[in-house]
Amino acid sequence: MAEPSAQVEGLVTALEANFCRVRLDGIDPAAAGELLCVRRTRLGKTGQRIYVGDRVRVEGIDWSARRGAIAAVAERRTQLERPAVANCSRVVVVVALEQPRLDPPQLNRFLLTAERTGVAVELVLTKADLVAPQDLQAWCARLQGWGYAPLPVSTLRGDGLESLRRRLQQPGISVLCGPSGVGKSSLINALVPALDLRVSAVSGRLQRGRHTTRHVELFSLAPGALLADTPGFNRPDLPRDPIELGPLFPEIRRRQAQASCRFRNCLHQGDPGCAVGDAWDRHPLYLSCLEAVLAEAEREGPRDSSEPASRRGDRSESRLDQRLRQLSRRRQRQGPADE
Ligand SMILES: Nc1nc2c(ncn2[C@@H]2O[C@H](COP(=O)(O)OP(=O)(O)OP(=O)(O)O)[C@@H](O)[C@H]2O)c(=O)[nH]1
Ligand SMILES: [Mg+2]
Ligand SMILES: [Zn+2]
Repeated sequence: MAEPSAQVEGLVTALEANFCRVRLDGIDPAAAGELLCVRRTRLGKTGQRIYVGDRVRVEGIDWSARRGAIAAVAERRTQLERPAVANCSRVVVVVALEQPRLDPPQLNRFLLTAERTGVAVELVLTKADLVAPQDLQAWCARLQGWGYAPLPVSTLRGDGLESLRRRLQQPGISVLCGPSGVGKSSLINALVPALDLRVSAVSGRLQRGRHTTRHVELFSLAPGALLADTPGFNRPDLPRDPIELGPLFPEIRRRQAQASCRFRNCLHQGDPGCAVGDAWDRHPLYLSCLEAVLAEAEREGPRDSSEPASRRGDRSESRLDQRLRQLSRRRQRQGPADE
């Protein structure tokens, strides 16, 4: 049993203006097991940001006021930047079939962002009640071709909710991410009705969401299984290095497991000896993302060497730069990247 003044460990479940909410290990949250914590200033000085999902050590606990201070943050196993969540074991990409209508380039970018974490990726298609059965069938077949097992759900009719619960109640943190208005908070409400999270109707001709959820927050679904609701956002990030793009596509991974391209740094744009080819549905989306990555890398390139090289990521600029020089000669002229 921990003494009242002992250090304890816990999990950051939410970030608020000046506080982190921390759920302590082994103590019922209702019985003083959840504390509002400030960060120790020396943590602040190292510039280390605290994420929802971080494992932390708490000290200086005032049990009656349920306050404490975060003394240390444990090393992260995984880190998702947008939404900012540490230590997730599963990313659930959530898109609506309608309202807003499923947009393949946008879904593609969400999947790539999810794949970059290196954890399991699930795909959920919401608002199944708004499409005809044959359209739903066609979407599922198409997305299976992308290498996923899409799960259609409807919070209105209850379709798919028990399958989703089964997938998400394994231990670990599952992060729901996707555009605003697709029904992420509605799904969490359907799985854990007691939460009663705020949701709001999409609006306008494009049926856009209204950014109802403002912060990342963790909720319990089953013992050891947590779900993160996140604010919707519309423009997920791509990697900086073009060579990192291909492995984010299950279709490319599968083809390369069978045969390798002649060149180790093949970018699968019709290069000689390419084992990936172009006979797959997402190939045009792959090419347009590749264009976007190349254009971004060129814009950010070391031409302005006065700038610190590593604003993000840990790739060496010089290696990237060499590759860019080779690649820009081969760039295909394509329309503007999606979005
Ligand atoms: N027809 C239908 N509407 C749904 C379904 N699920 C959610 N909605 C509606 O979709 C709208 C948006 O739902 P939210 O849960 O707020 O969406 P969100 O993804 O959390 O949005 P943000 O918090 O803005 O990122 C609400 O009006 C919901 O009632 C569904 O299965 N069918
Ligand atoms: Mg929401
Ligand atoms: Zn290739």
